[in-house]
Amino acid sequence: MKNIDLRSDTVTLPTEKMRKAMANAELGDDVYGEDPTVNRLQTMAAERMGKEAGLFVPSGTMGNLVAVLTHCGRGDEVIMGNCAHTFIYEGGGVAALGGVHPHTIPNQPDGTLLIEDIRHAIRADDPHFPKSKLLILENTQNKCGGMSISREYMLEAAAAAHDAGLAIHLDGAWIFNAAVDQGVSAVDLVDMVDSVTFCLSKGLCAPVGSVLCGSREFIEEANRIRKQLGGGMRQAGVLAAAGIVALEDMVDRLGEDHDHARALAEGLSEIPSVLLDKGSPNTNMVYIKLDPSLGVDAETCAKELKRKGILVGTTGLRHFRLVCHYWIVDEDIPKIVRGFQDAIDDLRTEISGS
Ligand code: TLP
Repeated sequence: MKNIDLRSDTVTLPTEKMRKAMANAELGDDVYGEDPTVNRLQTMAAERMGKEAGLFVPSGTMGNLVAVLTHCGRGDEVIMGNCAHTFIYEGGGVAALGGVHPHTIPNQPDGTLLIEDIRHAIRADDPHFPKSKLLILENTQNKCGGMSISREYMLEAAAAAHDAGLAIHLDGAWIFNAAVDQGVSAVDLVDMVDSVTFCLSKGLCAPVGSVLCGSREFIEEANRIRKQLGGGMRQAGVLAAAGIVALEDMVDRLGEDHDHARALAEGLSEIPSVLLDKGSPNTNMVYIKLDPSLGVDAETCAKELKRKGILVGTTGLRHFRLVCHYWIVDEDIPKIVRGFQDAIDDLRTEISGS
């Protein structure tokens, strides 16, 4: 039985077309800037983001770290949401490796940061304080529910930061999901930021990699920092080739994942003990929780689901995240709903029998 894997869209495998492109990629040494396939991907990525240049990096985490270290020096401060991936899930890299001080403000349920909180967080010029240098935004906002954030909000937040002389980096790991959700081009959501990272290895199915985009001058400096971090790759065109296919073929279909997420949320919310945790999905993520009266925790339920061939991520005591992607097809949706119903019924029987 094939597992239905909803833990993340990072589990997506490269498509046949990607594998062929990887096998046939024209290669060179990218640290010399001589890998034609990497160069092509970087040019394409920069065009898709409306920026002057792009830099291929091994992961979203490295892309964000390189961006922060390019924008900030030791003792500078970066403002970000308390639910930001850069704050919670990147090993504290900006502080550990860059001596950059994270200053968090609350993410709102819709994934945004209040503009007044941004303005208030920016430090006055006073030797007691670190220097506020950078604002990080995240679109879609993963932990708030894969929330897609509008151009209007992005413009307002960018103005708040720029007015005070801060730069803005966008963690756009899922920026194409946001663009597809809103029926706009990714450029519309990123033309106000100074740098943006997006991931090829999530819903776009490439096996490895992200691209950091910004001005030519910014990317030249970012290239130096990537090298410092050990991210200079040699014949990286093998990987970039899959990234090119990802950009060409996999962006326009992301709406299917969003439709699946909505159908899944609808089906699951009909199970009496299952509640939608973050409302109806904007994009490809479904966050749910179990009613406490069920007396079952998420880990136990996830183990039961695994026995039934369904892999899910747990995000709290009774909470789950289910991510739809290319390898989740129409027929899987009723199977997942039935799997949850059966797992809950089995666990309820177990509890009442014990
Ligand atoms: N997100 C992954 C991992 O945390 C496992 C996931 O499944 O949610 N920015 C955002 C908003 C992200 O969610 C992620 C990864 C990254 C950056 C980092 O990307 P990678 O995993 O390529 O370092």
